[in-house]
Amino acid sequence: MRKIIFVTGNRGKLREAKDILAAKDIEVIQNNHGYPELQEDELEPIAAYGAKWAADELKMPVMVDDSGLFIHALNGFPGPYSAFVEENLGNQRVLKLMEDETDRRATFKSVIGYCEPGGEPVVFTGTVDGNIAYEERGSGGFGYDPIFEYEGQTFGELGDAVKNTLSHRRRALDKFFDWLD
Ligand code: ITT
Repeated sequence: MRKIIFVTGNRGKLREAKDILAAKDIEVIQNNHGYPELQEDELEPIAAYGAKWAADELKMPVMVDDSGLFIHALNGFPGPYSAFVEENLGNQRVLKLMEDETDRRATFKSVIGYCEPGGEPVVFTGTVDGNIAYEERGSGGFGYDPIFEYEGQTFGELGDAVKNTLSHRRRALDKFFDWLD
């Protein structure tokens, strides 16, 4: 069984990556070392820089996942600031910002960065389009899942098993797996 070190402090991401990659016979091992997050509008350079930094620092091949929720009516906010907004404002405040908004479209994006020590990073992007719900629904998943609707149900309502068949993370990890192969 192949092993991959995943540098993340986010337990939801870890659980999903473990489930998705276990089906491909890859064991995911968490590393809590963290990495500096660049301030960029796009997630790709953040994931690339983080993967290279962590691989060189830990002297082993590593994977990182930089992700975010891009709300169309808010010009892509919170996007690269998704972790900060989730921690400091939370889903209710995001719903408040969207109160009078009829354009509910949003895109979830996950960028997997992979790098070997001394090497150059590679990145794999996965996206899924949906809508921002009018209230939190469902107890599955983590983070923004209760307010992100995919075809009428929130990721929180769909639960991990269904979410993992179609999520942004699944799509990014599929590309990563094809490349590894
Ligand atoms: P790392 O240690 O991996 O960096 P993080 O939580 O800081 O973890 P990010 O910087 O990538 O991660 O921030 C992404 C934010 O978006 C964070 O608040 C996540 O909880 C949230 N998020 C990412 N993927 C999600 C998903 O599939 N469902 C719901 N929320 C998600």
